[in-house]
Amino acid sequence: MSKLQILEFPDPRLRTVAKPVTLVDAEIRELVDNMFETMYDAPGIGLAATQVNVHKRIIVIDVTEDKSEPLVFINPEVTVLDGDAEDYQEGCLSVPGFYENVTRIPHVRIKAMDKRGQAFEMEARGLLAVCIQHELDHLNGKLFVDYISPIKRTRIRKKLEKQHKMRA
Ligand code: QAP
Ligand code: CO
Repeated sequence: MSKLQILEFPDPRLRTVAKPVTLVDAEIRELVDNMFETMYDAPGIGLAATQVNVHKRIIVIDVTEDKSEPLVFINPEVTVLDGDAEDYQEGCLSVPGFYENVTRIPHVRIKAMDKRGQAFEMEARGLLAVCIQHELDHLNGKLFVDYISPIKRTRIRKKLEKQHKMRA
């Protein structure tokens, strides 16, 4: 297994719309394993393939504290179920060090393929539901900072760009 490099905002590659996976083969399973390693190492609770510069519709999530529930969603289709919108403080491995409130409906139904290419469906609430929506956004080239005020977004962009320059 190997750790993958995570693209950071405002990298334009994070704006790529990911393509559906046509076949879940050994290469996809290896990517999934590497995505889990990268996410757990960070540590994070969710990672989309877009963030590691692979533009395929794959998400990994584990919202547990003890890494006990790894979830893989390939070609996810999400339906936001009705209910009350709630503010959640979101972060993102591609926007390190910044956390902002985003309003979402924390109740979704998700249909996807698992690691074996088997179709499944589940309902999710709370943090898991929010995380699914956040990661699905990545596959569509969208970031949580797109939902906040342009002033805050610009401030975050400038701070990260400065860090990237220092690193280079
Ligand atoms: C998405 O985000 C999420 O800034 C997953 O310095 C987050 O795993 C959905 C992380 C919150 C819903 C609520 C962020 C790690 C991890 C950072 C993450 C950082 C180190 C973010
Ligand atoms: Co993210």
